[in-house]
Amino acid sequence: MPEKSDDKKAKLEEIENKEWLDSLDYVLETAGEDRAATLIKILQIHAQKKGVRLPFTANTPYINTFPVSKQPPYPGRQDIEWNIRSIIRWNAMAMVVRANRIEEGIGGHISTYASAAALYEVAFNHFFRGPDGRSEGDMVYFQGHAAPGIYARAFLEGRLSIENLQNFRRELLPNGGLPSYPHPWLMPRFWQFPTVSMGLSPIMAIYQARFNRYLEDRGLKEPSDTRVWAFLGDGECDEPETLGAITLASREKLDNLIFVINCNLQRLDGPVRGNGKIIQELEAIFRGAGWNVIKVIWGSNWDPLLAKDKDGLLVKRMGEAVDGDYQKYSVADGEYIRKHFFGKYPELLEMVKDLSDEQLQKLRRGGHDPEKIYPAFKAAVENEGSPTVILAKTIKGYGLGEAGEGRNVTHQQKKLNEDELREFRRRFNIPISDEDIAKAPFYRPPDDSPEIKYLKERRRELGGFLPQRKVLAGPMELPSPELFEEFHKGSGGRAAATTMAIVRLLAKLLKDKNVGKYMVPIVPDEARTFGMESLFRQVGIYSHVGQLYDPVDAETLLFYKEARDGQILEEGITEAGSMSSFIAAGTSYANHGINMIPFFIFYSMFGFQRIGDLIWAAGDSRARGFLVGGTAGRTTLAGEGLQHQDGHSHLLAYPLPNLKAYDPAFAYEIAVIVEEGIRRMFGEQEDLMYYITVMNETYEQPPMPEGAREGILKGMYKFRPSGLKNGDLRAQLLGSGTILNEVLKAQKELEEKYGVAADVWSVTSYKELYRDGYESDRWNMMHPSEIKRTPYVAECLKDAPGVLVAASDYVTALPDSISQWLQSPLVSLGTDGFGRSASRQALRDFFEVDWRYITLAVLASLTWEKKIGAGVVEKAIKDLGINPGKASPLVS
Ligand SMILES: Cc1ncc(C[n+]2csc(CCOP(=O)(O)OP(=O)(O)O)c2C)c(N)n1
Ligand SMILES: [Mg+2]
Repeated sequence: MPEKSDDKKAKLEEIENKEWLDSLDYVLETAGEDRAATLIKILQIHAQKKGVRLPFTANTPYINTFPVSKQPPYPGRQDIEWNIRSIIRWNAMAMVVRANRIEEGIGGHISTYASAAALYEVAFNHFFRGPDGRSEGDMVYFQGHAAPGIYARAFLEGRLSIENLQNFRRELLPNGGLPSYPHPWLMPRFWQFPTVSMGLSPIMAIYQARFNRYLEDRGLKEPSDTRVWAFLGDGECDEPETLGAITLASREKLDNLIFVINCNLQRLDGPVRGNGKIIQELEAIFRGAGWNVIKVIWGSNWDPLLAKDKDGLLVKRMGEAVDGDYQKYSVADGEYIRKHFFGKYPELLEMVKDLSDEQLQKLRRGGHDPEKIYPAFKAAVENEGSPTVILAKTIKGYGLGEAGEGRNVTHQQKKLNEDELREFRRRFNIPISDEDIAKAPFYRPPDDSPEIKYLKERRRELGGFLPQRKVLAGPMELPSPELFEEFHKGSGGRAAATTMAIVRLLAKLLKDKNVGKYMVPIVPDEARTFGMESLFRQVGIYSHVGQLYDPVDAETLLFYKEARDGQILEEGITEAGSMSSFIAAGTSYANHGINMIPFFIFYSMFGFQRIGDLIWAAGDSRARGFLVGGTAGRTTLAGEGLQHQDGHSHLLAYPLPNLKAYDPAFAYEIAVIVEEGIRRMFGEQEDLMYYITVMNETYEQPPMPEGAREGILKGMYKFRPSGLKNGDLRAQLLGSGTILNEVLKAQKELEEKYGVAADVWSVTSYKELYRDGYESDRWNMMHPSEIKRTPYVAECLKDAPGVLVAASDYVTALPDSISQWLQSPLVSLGTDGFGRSASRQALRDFFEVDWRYITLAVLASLTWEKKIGAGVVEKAIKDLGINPGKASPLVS
């Protein structure tokens, strides 16, 4: 009878299992964990030698990393902490509910913080160090949508008023309000890090932790035990930036970095992994990447059940149920949980037979249980040699009950009715009266209450309140002016590209006695592209471990030198990582009290369009520094084609409020812009960033014309007036970047062949001109009786007669953006359309931006003004070799 023999086999296997487990227990008891681990390893090798194929898994069972036996006693007053947490929960919820009552649709989130409250509060009461203690304090990236909870805590701490809370999401009220999410731009003394664009905070946190080490390794800062904490959502882990840089953290052994991922199993629309298990998925990823992974899955009331689970059946069942099931259990009653979770195995039903349905329903998740959270955080801060991630299982909307706990709609829940408010009050024991409850009033216990005293005492003990943003650095000593003089003189007949000029300027700045050591060159594997390899040797490439190998080019002058005090951040091929380094360095004046000057040099095409959101976050962070877009210009970068030729980064730079963008043509322009940038950002301490494009076409760099400085900075100045005097045919030509050379050629052609007197202007920044024009218009509109302001561009061109033509290696929208302030129509030539692999000359023909098209544009404009006949233009088209039937670059 087959059944009988199967039965017998199963029984034998059971005995065998038990014997092996007993042996392991014996080793554990007598020789300890290390010995047990060694034995398992030996067994694994032995099995492999015998041909046993062990399935690979980076996962551990679906239980807490730390068993009860490894749980240190909780150090705080749990009763008081529960009260504090409950009050914060209430106020965070009330903020959102009240805001939406006053202003329908104003938004806000209740359920994110509701699920994360215990995680934050254990950290606030026992782990986060504030900036008033021995160091700059821990750097905490709070999950953006948890902001109401962070505000609610600051309210209890006495740092925010009732009015502040009342005006959540109504910042524009006369006395101000609170922004929806963490924004240093909007609350520069409160929020340190902008975190609400999901995925950016983890990558920024990683590079921040590494930058903290960089400052120490370079001797710019005393070593400290500052930690970087990033609180993330489980849904957020689907953003490529969240996981994209985690191997950097383990490679660099960043044990000053802790991720806390709130695994409430839900995102906005529904489950994160209904059919799978997000905690297990993340565990495998992070373990594979070399992180210390700590799982906090089950609360304390599961402990007795796990203790009874001798044969591992409960753990097996825990591992089988998928996240969709767990979400369902979070809203189901005890009867359902008994039937569907425990009921799968009769042994488990037996195990819980003495527990009531209510008790089953109240079985808690680890992320809501301070007793389980505390050991995880403690282990994280004590861990050495690797970053830690804590995967904490919670319920989204915890405590909202019928109003949304665990429901798919919970992320969007912004309103609670009176019954729901009563239920919330009951569950968290908030002392609010029946008469007041409907109003959802804020509640703050008196200053001498145990709660407020405890909360303040804990923060005092831990070094002050968080978040807090402090600017401790003062004005910096500027580089010596002589440093820039060589560039003002021109290259004296030698041909050089603007890229070479900026690299030379950087090399000189690195040697300057005032700013030298504070410069932070950042490159995403493009140093050789920009001719920067000499800097490898000059200042070294930063590596925490120094250089463990003999470099292949050690014999050469410019060898690849890695050093612990190396200054260059050679990030490899990651513009996002490099930009995160830029943000860390560029906010160092605040977060470390040290002015650092980041100089991030990248392929301009892979800047704004690829990592625009990080640049936006840099602006919000009030980061300061230079973004240098190399190999810029759609036609100046020959050969590289459609994906590399940048003709629009300057347009993408327009919307960034605190970014100045320049498209310089000459070395002296660069010198003036960089000198002024350092003065304003690090001398005057203005929260600005500078974007400068540089190009790789070589030509003689002219000396700086007298009096050009102001115009370079404001966006334009007259570079070369026409040599023709009193001509009847006049033109004003605007040129930028390398295309200015084409404009100069056109000037000559127009004068010599067509008798047109053309003045040439160098336009260094359409964005500056545009913003100045905008401000003038706005002022004039608001002050109708006052003397009108004239935009700078109009002032420049007011006495400049003739037709107007602009040409650049960027899209025509740039010059067009200033045309409203000009006296006559502007013809814009630019590089709209997809690039091509071709020579510079062919590209300039294709995009219609070379000297011939500039000449044609002037002549055509003169016919429209009725200054010359169409026949002249027809002939010119032939003479210039232009094909009027050619396809438009815009769409071809
Ligand atoms: C880049 C980006 N995309 C989309 C959003 C909109 N959004 C805000 S919260 C959210 C869901 C968050 O889910 P999860 O990360 O799991 O956080 P939880 O609220 O569950 O803790 C989404 C899609 C955003 N803020 N940023
Ligand atoms: Mg979630």
